[in-house]
Amino acid sequence: MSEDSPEFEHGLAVEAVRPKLQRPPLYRVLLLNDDYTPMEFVVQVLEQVFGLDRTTSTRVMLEVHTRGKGVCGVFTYEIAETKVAQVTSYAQQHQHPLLCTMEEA
Ligand code: TYC
Repeated sequence: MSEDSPEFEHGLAVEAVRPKLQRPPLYRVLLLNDDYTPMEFVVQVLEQVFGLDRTTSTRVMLEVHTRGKGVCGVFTYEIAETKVAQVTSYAQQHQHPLLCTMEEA
């Protein structure tokens, strides 16, 4: 008998209780402002790592520049962690002090 078709016991159809699925926790990935990373570099990071278009990338970059931090996207834990690592490594390769962090959404 297959996993999810009802079994018959004493003439009654008995179906296994389905386990309740829980949504995974989500994490915001944030960029932090600094005085040295070029604006164009930040826009490129937002396009390349987060897949944002030029207009959205520019808006997020300016939000970070004027307010100190801004959200690049919301992801499950491993994806957020990978994006933070990609931004950090790319910034370090180009010797920019750009900081990227994550927090539970
Ligand atoms: N403040 C930077 C500048 O004036 C630009 C910048 C924006 C840096 C966003 C970091 O996350 C950042 N060149």
